[in-house]
Amino acid sequence: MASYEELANSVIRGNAPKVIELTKSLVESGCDPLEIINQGLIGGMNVVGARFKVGEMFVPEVLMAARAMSSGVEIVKPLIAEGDMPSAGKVVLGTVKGDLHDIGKNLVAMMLESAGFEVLNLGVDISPEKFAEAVKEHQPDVVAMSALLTTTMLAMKDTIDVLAEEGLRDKVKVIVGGAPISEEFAQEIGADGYAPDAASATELCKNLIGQAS
Ligand code: B1M
Repeated sequence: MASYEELANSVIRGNAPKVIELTKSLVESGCDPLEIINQGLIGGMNVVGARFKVGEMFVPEVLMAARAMSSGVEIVKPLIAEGDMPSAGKVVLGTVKGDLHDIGKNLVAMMLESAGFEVLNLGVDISPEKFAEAVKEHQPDVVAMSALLTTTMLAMKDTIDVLAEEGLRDKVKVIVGGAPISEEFAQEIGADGYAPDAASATELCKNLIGQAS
């Protein structure tokens, strides 16, 4: 039987066909879809991150690993989002201005959807003005921002400021997350909450919406 370790190694090697084969095999063996994601797919990507950091892997390899990981996530996603749940709330989600990282953000989207939230995934490099427009148009319960770079995390504050300028800040809860973000930073910029990972983001949204109603 395929193992999570083999799957993680295939992500690290950026071998998408193998990732697809192993993910399907794990699904068919009855493995928990969340475990396949956390232990196999994210597990592999975490190693890639560490190797990238010390210069043992380079951008093209990282991109191949990211694509391989996504091809596995695509297989598992429908299994998690399958539950026929009523909407738990509406979330506008995006990666902030200047930042193109979307793997973690898309995981957050997936987890939220699987928990019954309606998610408007705006994409990457989303300016404060675009977030504000989306709030006006869709009237979400929560605005969720992701940033992976220390240079782009300040765009979260800019977005909160623009929401306030446009009179929208009190109408939504704002949550932030991503590798360089911390609880302290979230408080400093006036966000309503911080989540360290995709699963916690779902809990946070549930709690914040519960508080609001
Ligand atoms: Co980039 N990159 N990258 N990169 N990249 C990092 C972030 C970096 C830490 C690598 C390193 O040096 N060790 C570093 C940032 C350093 C810093 O700012 N301190 C870095 C850099 C420097 C760069 C470039 C500047 C490199 C260059 O060009 N010189 C460049 C910037 C481009 C830009 O954005 N303008 C760049 C480019 C890229 C690629 C395009 C090659 C690729 C992105 C592909 C893509 O996303 N489609 C990439 C990748 C893949 C990474 C690493 C290796 C992996 C990121 C990832 O996807 N992790 C990353 C190193 C690392 O993180 N260890 C790195 C897996 C993902 C599941 O985790 O996104 O953290 P993560 O999401 C987690 C949590 O953070 C949380 O939940 C997720 C899991 O549960 N989370 C939230 C995320 N968003 C959330 C929102 C929430 C709540 C939780 O609520 C709203």
